[in-house]
Amino acid sequence: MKRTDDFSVTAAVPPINPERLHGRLQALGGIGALEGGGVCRLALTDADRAGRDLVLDWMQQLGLEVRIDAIGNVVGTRAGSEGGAPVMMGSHIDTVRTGGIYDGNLGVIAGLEVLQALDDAGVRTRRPLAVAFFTNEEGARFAPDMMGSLVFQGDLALDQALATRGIDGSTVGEELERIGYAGDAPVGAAANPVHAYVELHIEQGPVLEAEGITIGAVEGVQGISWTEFTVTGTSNHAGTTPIRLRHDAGLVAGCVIRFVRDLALELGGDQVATVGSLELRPNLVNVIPNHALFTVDLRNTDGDRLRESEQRLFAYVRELASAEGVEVSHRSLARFEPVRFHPGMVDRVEHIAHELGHSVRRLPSGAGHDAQILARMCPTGMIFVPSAGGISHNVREFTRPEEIIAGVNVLLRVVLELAQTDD
Ligand code: HGY
Ligand code: MN
Ligand code: MN
Repeated sequence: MKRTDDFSVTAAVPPINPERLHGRLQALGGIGALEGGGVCRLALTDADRAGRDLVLDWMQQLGLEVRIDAIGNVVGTRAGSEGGAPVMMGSHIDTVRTGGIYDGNLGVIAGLEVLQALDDAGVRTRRPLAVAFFTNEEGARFAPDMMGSLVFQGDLALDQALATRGIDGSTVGEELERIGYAGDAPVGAAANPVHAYVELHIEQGPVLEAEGITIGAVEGVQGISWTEFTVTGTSNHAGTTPIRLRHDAGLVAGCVIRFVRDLALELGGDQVATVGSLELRPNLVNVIPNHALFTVDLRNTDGDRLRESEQRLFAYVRELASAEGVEVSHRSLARFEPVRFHPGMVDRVEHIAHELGHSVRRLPSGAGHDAQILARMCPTGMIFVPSAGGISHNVREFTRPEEIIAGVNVLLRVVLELAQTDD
């Protein structure tokens, strides 16, 4: 994937339309909008359907050839002067429960802006260009995350994904049918050749802002391990049961929360650990809980350290269960090894950002992205723009308009180059 210089930055790159871009970000952000800001569009809910309908409408207005596949991924393709596999942009438009308007959405809307800027300028690329939004990137309602792109690429079987039961008891297949996005386009890499994939995304962390840098040339994505634990103890009276006789599922959950924090601090480096969801039953002030259901999210850029953190967690839980006289079962919700993006793509992002006069640095992604799955099937790169205060998965998520414009211009230039390469 060699760099070709048949594009001078100034001469051939058409301008984008900032008002249109920001208008679409706000319009999509208005679907599933939360009181006081932010957005909730959990995958395959009515709000997700409404967001999908809006983006589909934009794709159709652009005259794209739109395909909806059997897991609900939506791909809009703009023809090139030649056929062949497209250069694809994209991300996701599902959000967490307290999401911002940029996570995922920016990458999809930026892709549409790139296509419309080319239309406005009458530029036809050699290769086709595509914009995709993948189903259920967040994995918050239905695990694993990156579900749609995993099925698109082929490493997750369609029927397994469709049978997945979510946190509210519904299945992906039922909800996909219910919202009318169970498409008929085939899934799997063989049916969906992609020449290269580029995803623009907010950093969702503090690095770029802290260093006053506008563009991140993302080197890869750290490893991710999600585990769900079910603890079964004995409910009993909170007032009459001596401590030595308790089998307290809530206590076990609390000990694990403390343990994973201490483990992350001890391992240091990029290790992080989070207990993000916790349910106790019967969840009453005067009853010792007999049931705890909680999740542990472990991540590290180093695959060996991630494995070490998993092994130490499971060993700790086994010991704790025996000491407290409770039963503990666990199941994996998601597991991804660290990913490194195609070096040529990282170089290209870094070089173009420089050429356009933006400050740029390389960095790994702490968050998971569809790009880490597309990287299994084609040369893939990511462009980061800063997150104000390093905040994301929070209604206060924000990125300055001028940083967004910088990111979209880098995306436009990267995609234009890739669409002209000979190989
Ligand atoms: O969890 C993640 O990193 C992503 O937002 N799904
Ligand atoms: Mn995202
Ligand atoms: Mn996210």
